Parts: sequence; structure tokens; C-alpha cells
Amino acid sequence: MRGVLAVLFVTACAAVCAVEAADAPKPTGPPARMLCVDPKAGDDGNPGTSARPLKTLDKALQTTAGGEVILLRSGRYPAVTINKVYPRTVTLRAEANHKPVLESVHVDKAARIALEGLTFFVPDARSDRHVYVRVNHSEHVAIRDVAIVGEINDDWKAKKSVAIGIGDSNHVSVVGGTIHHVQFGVTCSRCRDLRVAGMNVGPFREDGIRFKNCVGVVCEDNHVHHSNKTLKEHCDGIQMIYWSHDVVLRNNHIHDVNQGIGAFAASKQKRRNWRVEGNLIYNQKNPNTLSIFDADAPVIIHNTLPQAGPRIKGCTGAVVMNNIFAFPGSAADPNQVKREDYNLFVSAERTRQKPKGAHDLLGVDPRFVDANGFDFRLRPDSPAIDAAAGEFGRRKDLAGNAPYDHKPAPNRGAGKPPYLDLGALEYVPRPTSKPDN
Ligand SMILES: [Ca+2]
Ligand SMILES: [Ca+2]
Repeated sequence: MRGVLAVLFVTACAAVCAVEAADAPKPTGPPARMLCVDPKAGDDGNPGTSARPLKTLDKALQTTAGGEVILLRSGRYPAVTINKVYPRTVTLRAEANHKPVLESVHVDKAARIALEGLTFFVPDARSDRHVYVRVNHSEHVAIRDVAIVGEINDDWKAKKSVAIGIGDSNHVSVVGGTIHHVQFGVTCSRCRDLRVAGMNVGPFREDGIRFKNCVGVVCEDNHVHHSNKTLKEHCDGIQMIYWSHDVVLRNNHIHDVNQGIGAFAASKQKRRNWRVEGNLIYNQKNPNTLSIFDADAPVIIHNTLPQAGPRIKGCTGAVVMNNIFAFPGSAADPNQVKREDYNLFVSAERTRQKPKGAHDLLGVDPRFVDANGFDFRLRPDSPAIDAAAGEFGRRKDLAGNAPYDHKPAPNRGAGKPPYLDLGALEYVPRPTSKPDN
């Protein structure tokens, strides 16, 4: 069943990438100049053409004035720093059918840089805390389809490393890559306008994706899995330390971690404008599966927590709607929750207070396809189908499916559309040709 979800996620990631491509700024002016780098056959005295490539990435960066695509051919590249503000985007891209492998890229006080399709490796003589891609004091940086592979050996959990570390930067996107065997996957501190989407992160040691003191975060369609469960401390799929404002955590698939989504005590100011939508979290070690603390009016909708309830603490005016939870957890604290309704609670046990929504379902089996096999899609006879409040502008789910009107199920939901499903995965008929139907 993991395979089923894996297929779902390929679809989701493809959708994300398509959206991202559509959002990318359209090139203006003359076509981008190409500069070729070949660390084996190149020469820095060459003009950088396909027939006569440069040898080093440093030389290509010195040659660049802005707007170029630097095509990297197979080979190993030492650590490089990019510290120019370019007038047009400079793209470092793996040439087709080539696999350039880099030690690290440091984007420092720079602007308009794109990294595409690059692979990063562990240097032979590594520092104690290796950062593969570091972005500091920069803006308009796009990191797409990178592969960052840490040390795959018995002691990888003891090594300190950050796959992608972003600090004090604006307009940065990390889309569609793979990260594993590192301490932290993607960390972002004191940034504005961030997008982390379609990433596959795991296994990792401490946090998969982490935000601290950021404004304007979209974190969606990520698959974050397998933290180091032997550590007692906070090891979250997605962790938000201190405050961050204007945050969307949407359609993330998180499993086999210590904790799922953790937004714990914000000491200095309450979090503002949070939307936690459509996340599927299971096989967590600690009870902190979805913890939202110290937020003003967070909107918590369409999440599926088949083995847990949410923890809402120190919040005001929370909206908790359209979720599937194993049990109510602390979601029904009347002092913190403004609206709670249209949720399905599998079990009435461990209930601190009774759910207060008139349309909440309590002690009801959601009829997952195969809960033991971790397939948390809905069966066609699920009571969660066409039963949600449709007023929150829910679009596609984490499998890329739009709201679907299942004709045999009465539309018991409210608002528009009245046929939205509870939880993270919208029911859609599966192709009849598949053998498991
Ligand atoms: Ca539906
Ligand atoms: Ca229907």
C-alpha cells in the first residue's frame, strides 16, 4: 500500500511542478546564453561552448553577467560560492544525460539564482556541520529537483548536517527534490516569501522541514518520512520554532516520525494567519502528531490523523473543521476553538470534552481502504464522503484530486461544493482495470 501512496505522490509532485513552471517568470529579451562546464574535458581558456567547454564552475560564474544558463556536465565539483546580484537569473543546470555532483553551493548576498537538477555529495574531509546548499541574505533563489544524499553508513545519525539551509532571504523556493540521510532537510530562518513543495525528505535525523521566524510560508505536497525514532527530543516532520506568520501547511504526507507537525510554544508573539490543511500523518512515535500552539485564529481543516487527535494549546479563535481524527484530543477546548464541526472522530475514547459541532461524527469508522496497510483513502461506502463543509476553498488533495461528487453518496455537506469529503484524501473512483478493485 505504500506503493499506492507513492504513486499518488508522484502525481501530486508532477502537479506541483507543473504549477511551479507556470508560475516561473517568463524570460524576456534574447534567449539565454549557454555556458558549458566539463570538469573532465574542459579548459578554462575555452569560450564555454558545447564543443569547447570551460573546466570550472568558478570560471563560468566569473564569465556570467546575468541571464545565462550554465550547463554542468558529469563530474565532481568542489564547493562554490555565488555572491553577485545579477540583473537576470543565472541558472546552474545539469546538462541532459549528465550527472554533475557538487560538494556545496553557498548563495551569499546574491540575487536571481536558480539551481536545477544538481546532485550533492559528502566531501571526503567534511567539516563537523556540513551544509549542502546554503542561502544567506539573498533573494529570488529557486532550487529545483536537487538530490542531496548524506552519509549512508552506520553512524549517519551522529553527523550534523543541513541539506538546504536558508536564512535572512526573500522569495526563495525549494521544489521537487530528494533529501535523505541528513540531520535537517530544509531549514528556513528569518525569511519572507518561501515555498517548499513536492520534496521527498527522509530518512532524516532531526527535523524534515523547519521554519523559524518567517513571514509568508507555503509548505505543501511534501513527503516527509522516517526520522530518527531513537532520539527522545523533538524530531518533527515539519517543525515551526518560535513565531511565523502567514503560513500554509497543506497536503503534506508525514509518517514514521517522532512527531508530525510541531508548532510549539511561541515565546515572543502569537502566530498569525495559519492554515493547516489536508495533511496526512501516521506512525508517529510521540503523541504530538499535530500540535498547534499559540496561534491566533488558526484554520485546521481536512487533516487525517488516523492514530491521533490534534493538540491545540494557547490559541484563540481556532477553526477545526472537516478533519478525520482518531479521537478528539484537545481540539474541543471551548476557550480556544471558535468553530468545530464536520469532523469525524473514530473513537470517543480519550475525549477530554465532547465535540461541540452538530455535524461531528463521533465513534464512527471512516472505512479506510486498508488502515493496516497505511492506505488511508476512503472506501466508496465511507461516511466521510460528500460530508464536509465546502466553504474553505479546498482545491486539490494530496493526491492531486479535486472535489468529487460520488453519486451513490448523498451530499450531506454544507456550502459549496456540498460534496467535499472529510479528511485529507478525496474519494475518487479508481480505474476499473486495476487488479485491486
Ligand atoms: Ca466528494
Ligand atoms: Ca454525492
